[in-house]
Amino acid sequence: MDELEKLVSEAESEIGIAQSTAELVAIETKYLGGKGSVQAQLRAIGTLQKEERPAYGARINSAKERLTDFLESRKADISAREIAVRLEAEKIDVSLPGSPMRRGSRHPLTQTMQRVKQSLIGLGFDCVEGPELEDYQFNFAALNYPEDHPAFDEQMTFYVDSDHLLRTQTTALQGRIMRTQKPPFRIATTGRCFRYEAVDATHHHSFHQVDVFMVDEGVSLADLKGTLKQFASKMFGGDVQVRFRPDFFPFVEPGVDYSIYWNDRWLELGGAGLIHPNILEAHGIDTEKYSGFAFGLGIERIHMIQNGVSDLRLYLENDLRFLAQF
Ligand code: FA5
Repeated sequence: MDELEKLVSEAESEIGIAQSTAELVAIETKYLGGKGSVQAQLRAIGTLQKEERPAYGARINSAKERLTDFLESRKADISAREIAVRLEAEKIDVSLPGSPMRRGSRHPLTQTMQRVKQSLIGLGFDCVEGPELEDYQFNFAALNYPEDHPAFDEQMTFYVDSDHLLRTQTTALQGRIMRTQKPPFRIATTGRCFRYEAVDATHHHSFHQVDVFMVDEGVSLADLKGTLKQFASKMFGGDVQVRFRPDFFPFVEPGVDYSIYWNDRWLELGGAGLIHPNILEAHGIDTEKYSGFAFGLGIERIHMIQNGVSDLRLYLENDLRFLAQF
């Protein structure tokens, strides 16, 4: 067997056992490339007799053709097999259920505050925001607290300096409104309050309140009770009864705490009363002509009652197992 035949048979056996397109490309380069060994045979042509040359050249060309055909047919087989393997590996079952994406939702207290605001807007109140960092003046002094009143101990307070504190009650907004607006007005405010409390299932250092007040001619306890009844009906549904019991807050006279009758029981909601004449007069409001009511309550308490939540610390813990329930 001469050298050309040996080369061709070697190449054929390599092509025959190659397993990948990459191997075939390497074999092609090795034998048929510009610097390949079959090509090198052409160079030997110069050593032959002139008359032998055409026949030798034809042999080389036919050997190249044979190898090229064989290579191309193996390439076609192998690449079809490779594509089949890749398709199998990348197969997607479009009928499989997708992985669920958790939807976010509003915090339960945000939801409750929105419902409170909607109910009060429906009753003709304007919703106004007040600052969380409040002047001592508005949180206490303007609300008729005498300097040494025991309420300062009850509402233990985070003071920032001697004039500023984290508001302990949304009632603090009253003075800001009365300073700038003339009656009649109906205002509601919701927001975060802070007290230096020992935290337990019903008390937190951070909680939320809504405060509502109205000043107009001839406002009486009957207006307060009627408004509370309407508000409670909107929030809790049904024809809710309201009960007053005497209570003391320096900024109302008379002062009451109030409960609603709901689901066969009396539930205490917050404090209320007629705005103390001292407060109205301090803002130049004629108490012969105008009077007002005010009430305030805890937002957490509303949500707890409505949803049977027994520990208000849950609202601040941001545990999704709790939050996702609402
Ligand atoms: C007040 O804060 C008065 N400003 C309410 C008021 C407004 C009375 C207008 C009269 C006229 P009290 O301290 O009771 O009142 O708080 C009202 C409600 O806020 C409570 O019923 C309770 O639901 C909520 N609350 C008070 N302290 C906390 C606390 N530490 N943690 C959670 N909720 C609280």
